[in-house]
Amino acid sequence: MEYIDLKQCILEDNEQMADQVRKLAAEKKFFLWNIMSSPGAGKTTFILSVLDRLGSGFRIGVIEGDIESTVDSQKMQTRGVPVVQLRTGGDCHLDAPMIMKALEKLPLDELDIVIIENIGNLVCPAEFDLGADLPSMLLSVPEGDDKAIKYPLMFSVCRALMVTKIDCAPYFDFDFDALARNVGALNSSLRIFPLSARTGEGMDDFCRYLAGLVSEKITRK
Ligand SMILES: Nc1nc2c(ncn2[C@@H]2O[C@H](COP(=O)(O)OP(=O)(O)OP(=O)(O)O)[C@@H](O)[C@H]2O)c(=O)[nH]1
Ligand SMILES: [Mg+2]
Repeated sequence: MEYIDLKQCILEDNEQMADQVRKLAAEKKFFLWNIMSSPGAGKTTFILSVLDRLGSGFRIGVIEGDIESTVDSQKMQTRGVPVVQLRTGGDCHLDAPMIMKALEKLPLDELDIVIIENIGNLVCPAEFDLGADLPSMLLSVPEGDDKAIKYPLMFSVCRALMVTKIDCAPYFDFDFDALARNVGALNSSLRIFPLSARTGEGMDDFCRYLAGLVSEKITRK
């Protein structure tokens, strides 16, 4: 009997393309940042807030991933940044070949940062390495502090965790210590940033962290 593990093949092909993406990002010296979360956690609102803070110091492009629509890319266009909308038509994650296609459409020689807004989903996007310098995720307060226990892979593959909508904390029983404990058991190097894209609380701290990482890479230009 011939046995082909298709999932393994897909992930191996993805890994090869992720290496090509890493090579391109190294050659062109741009910082690739992947943002994942469940639907509605606040990715688009957060990215707009980052653009408002870092858009004058860094040249930023955005890749929007969605199953359908151009809703989020239209919001990015209000900030005057180059945007590529990827429509998957059903796939619930982005993969490295999709990112390579999108990068071909961006003016990479003129960019310091390329932000990827992944498709809202806490499961599949975690399986697909996109070649990003910073794989990261948003967790919003209304989702609860137990998500690291229920979706461990997502929390394991990320380097930064932005806990957003902290302005809603008075209305929810979100336990920040419990989150830190659960996350610490899985991924002790994951940096946690409590913030609100609505009020701006915590945004400057996060942007300082990001600017440090980006400068480290692009000053080697
Ligand atoms: N109170 C509060 N609301 C927020 C915050 N960030 C986002 N929202 C709201 O949350 C809702 C969803 O925000 P989006 O930014 O569209 O979320 P998203 O993760 O991009 O959603 P998808 O792309 O559909 O997965 C909107 O109504 C936002 O105004 C925040 O920090 N505080
Ligand atoms: Mg969005």
